[in-house]
Amino acid sequence: MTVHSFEQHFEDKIDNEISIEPRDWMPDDYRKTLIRQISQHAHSEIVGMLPEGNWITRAPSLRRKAVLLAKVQDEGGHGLYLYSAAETLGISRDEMLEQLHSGKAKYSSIFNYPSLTWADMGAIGWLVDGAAIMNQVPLCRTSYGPYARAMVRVCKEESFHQRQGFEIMLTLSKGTEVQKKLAQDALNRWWWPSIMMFGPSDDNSPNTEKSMRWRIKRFTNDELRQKFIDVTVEQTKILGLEVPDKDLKWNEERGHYDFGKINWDEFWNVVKGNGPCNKQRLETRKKAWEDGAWVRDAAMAHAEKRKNKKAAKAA
Ligand code: BYC
Repeated sequence: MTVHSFEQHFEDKIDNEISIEPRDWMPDDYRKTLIRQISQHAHSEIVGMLPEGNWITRAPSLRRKAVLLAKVQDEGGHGLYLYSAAETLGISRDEMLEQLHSGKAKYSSIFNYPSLTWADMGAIGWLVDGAAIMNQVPLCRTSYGPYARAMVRVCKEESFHQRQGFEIMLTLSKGTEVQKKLAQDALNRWWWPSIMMFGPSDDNSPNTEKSMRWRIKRFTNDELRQKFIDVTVEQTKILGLEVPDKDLKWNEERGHYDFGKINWDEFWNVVKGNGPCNKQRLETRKKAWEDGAWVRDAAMAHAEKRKNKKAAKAA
């Protein structure tokens, strides 16, 4: 087979919705794009454990603590499925983690904002996981098999996360005046960063066109952002809270909500490492990696011992 026919075979598979598997030939750029997106996604899950992890010891009841603990553990699991999916493309987990710890790799902007009150646990679950679901359900049909299969389980767990967040917001917003104020304050602080999570607008998104052509992405950043706003504004009405956007208005003609201007300077500033918590998040990740060295060493020593034992038995 010539390179041309390999390429044709690959394109045919994409056009016919046949998933690409690790053993298949793929263009270098397809592989590179996937490694970039999946590793960033994995890093986001792992760093995403931190803002909520801060609140496990301060959850207001045993039930809330158990639920939050389970959610944060789920995020860790999502990171592991995603690192495994990326490894099938020929990059090692150590290399990906090195890129995260050195600041070379990106992770979602949203996790560089502080979680200041218990209501933030509600807002994160409702808005951040809600945005994640909107973005990730289409990824269950992404063209690369291992990524698509990982996303099926991730999405099932994310929808539980979103509902637990909404339930916290509902309890607070139907509670005392002070509780309602806490919920509104959390919504005010998390709304715009959640809108930004979908990435730059389509005319400023260098990767979208190629990723859509290869069916890695099924919708553009702006399409998903609009869907999220349309759904979430209705949920805000049930909570009896107000979206912090004075330009938000239903547009009958478009059949969508119009919304205010996004502060892209803020977004790029956070992406470049200058958000409120970027330094703290990276320091915490690096410390966790260093503190875990003895566990990795012990696991390796154990594996080596088993290997030697097996070899001795076989000899
Ligand atoms: N933050 O050309 P574009 C979760 C970067 S949810 C930081 O549009 P693409 C969780 C982008 O990487 C969050 N950087 O890129 C939820 C690119 O830079 P490079 C994770 C961002 O890839 C709850 C540049 O800007 N979800 O895990 O076509 C609890 C230009 O952008 C962001 C995923 O990762 C951002 N928000 O589209 C715990 C979903 N947005 O790489 C955890 C999978 C853009 O060229 N990823 N950039 O240097 C995707 O769907 C896509 O990668 C994105 C961006 C829509 C995020």
